[in-house]
Amino acid sequence: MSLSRRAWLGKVLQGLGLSALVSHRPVAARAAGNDPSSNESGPLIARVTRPYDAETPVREFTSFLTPNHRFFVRSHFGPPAPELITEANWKLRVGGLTDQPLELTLKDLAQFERVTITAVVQCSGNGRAFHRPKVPGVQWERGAVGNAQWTGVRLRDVLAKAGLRRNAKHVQFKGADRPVVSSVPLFVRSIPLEKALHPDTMLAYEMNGRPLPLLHGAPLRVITPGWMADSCIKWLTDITVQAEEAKGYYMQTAYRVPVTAIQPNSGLPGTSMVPVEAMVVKSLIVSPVNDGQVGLVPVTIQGVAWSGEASVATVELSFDEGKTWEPARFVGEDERYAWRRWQYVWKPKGPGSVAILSRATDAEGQVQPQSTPWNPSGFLWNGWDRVTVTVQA
Ligand SMILES: Nc1nc2c(c(=O)[nH]1)N[C@H]1C(S)=C(S)[C@@H](COP(=O)(O)O)O[C@H]1N2
Ligand SMILES: [Mo]
Repeated sequence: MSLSRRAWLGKVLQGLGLSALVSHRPVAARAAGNDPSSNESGPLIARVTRPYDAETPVREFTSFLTPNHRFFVRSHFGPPAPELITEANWKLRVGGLTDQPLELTLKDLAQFERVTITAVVQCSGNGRAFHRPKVPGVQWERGAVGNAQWTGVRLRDVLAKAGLRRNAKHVQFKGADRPVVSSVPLFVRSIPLEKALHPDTMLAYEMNGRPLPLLHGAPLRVITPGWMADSCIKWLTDITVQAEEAKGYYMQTAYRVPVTAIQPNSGLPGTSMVPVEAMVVKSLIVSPVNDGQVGLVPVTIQGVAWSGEASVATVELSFDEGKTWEPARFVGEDERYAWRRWQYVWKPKGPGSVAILSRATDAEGQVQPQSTPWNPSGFLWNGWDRVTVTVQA
């Protein structure tokens, strides 16, 4: 079907309330899609158009893996010029405190052991819109997160080939993306050597079994399972082993949180700020959707929950604003860095509006709080999730 015909049909069906019919596209067409300007990029909620920053509607999270074309998109400057990352032009440079600097093509990377890990990737600013007082930045609500299967090589295998010098302490990453104005600093970040050498930290060239899409970092990105996505550098071109953390705005100023709680907008003198690293325990209610309607019959409430490096131990639901909690049960796959799906069969007591709350607890005893301590950049939101539904008689 031609695009214009599809657009026309879309309008007609939308008018009839049947637009779901046209968003169901053949697999081949979907594979092509990750160009935000194309119809094929899936129904994301755009928060910023330049660069394209968009979140996934939470109702999509009923599947264990989040499809590539429905995976949230975030970057500071947008993807690099496509010619910079063609097979002919792209190379990964590994240098700094190494014995043997390397220049690797994708073919060279194929020489290392191939590994696959399913991991949640979540923006540190996911849920920023819920902080009070409000904080500036992309006003993400609940969907700047997804769970995907990442395939590539272990970062530590690549570092071992280069040979680490004794004073190596941090591993710095740089991608091929560039700010529009050269006075804006590059997105350069580093992770401590311990995380870099963790056997699960990887350089991924596939996402859910397909080559990494351009918007998600083609041809190669960092995946730091259990850590927030700002360590997951896309369009990776340079790995530099260093004695110090990366210099510059995106490491030394941005992506930091206060060590101890601070008063909102109190200024920061004397507050020590540490880099955002591990994810915090969190659950989301996927179905029923917020503002949805249910009948006066048993309703299967579904959701997802994840944490940082610890596994999720329980998910509980409350129907009385958090006074009492009922345990949900886990369903489906149980993999270390993936999210877990959960369900709860709810028997509404009568017609009217009901707020459903969820909270998760992880194996280290971290509990999802009612709300997250305010911080100047609005990071790490993990307050109880909440949907309001109307029970109809
Ligand atoms: N090179 C590069 N990598 C980047 C960024 C960026 O601006 N440039 N943004 C980071 C941030 S803030 C997030 S949340 C994730 C988003 O990954 P996704 O678009 O695949 O969901 O990419 C990270 N990697
Ligand atoms: Mo992010």
